[in-house]
Amino acid sequence: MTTETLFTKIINREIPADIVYEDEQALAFRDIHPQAPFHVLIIPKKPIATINDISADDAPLVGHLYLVAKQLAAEHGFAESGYRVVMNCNQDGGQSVYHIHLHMLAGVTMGWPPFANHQPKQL
Ligand code: DGP
Repeated sequence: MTTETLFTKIINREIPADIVYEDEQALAFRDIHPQAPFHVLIIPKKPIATINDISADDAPLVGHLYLVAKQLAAEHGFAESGYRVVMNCNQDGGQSVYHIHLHMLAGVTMGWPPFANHQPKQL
C-alpha cells in the first residue's frame, strides 16, 4: 500500500518545513509539535504508509533512515548523551501521518515506558 500525505508535500516543497537533512532517499525536518528540545522526523522520499507496508526490498532504505539519525546525532551533539528513535505504527502505536517516519528525540533525559495513558487491552 502506498499513499500520499502531507509529507509528500513537504518533500515537494509544496508546504514549508524546517529541513535539517536531505539526500536522494531521505528527508529530515523538525516536528511541528516538538516533544523534546530536538525532535525531527526522518522520512524516506518513497511513500510507505506503515511499518506493515515495508517490503524486503525496502530494508536498505529503512536502514538508511537510522544512518541519517546517527549522523544527525553526531552533528547536533547527542551521540554520547543519547537520544531516542521511534517509529509509530497504526492507531495503537500513535501513528497519525501514514508515511513512515522515524521520530528522533534528544536534548532531555527520557523515561521508559513511553506511554502516558496505559490502558491495557484484553489480548
Ligand atoms: P505520528 O503521530 O507518529 O504519525 O507522527 C506524526 C508527526 O508529524 C507528529 O509528531 C506531528 C508531525 N506533523 C504533522 N503535521 C506536520 C507538518 O505539517 N509539519 C511538520 N513539520 N510536522 C508535522
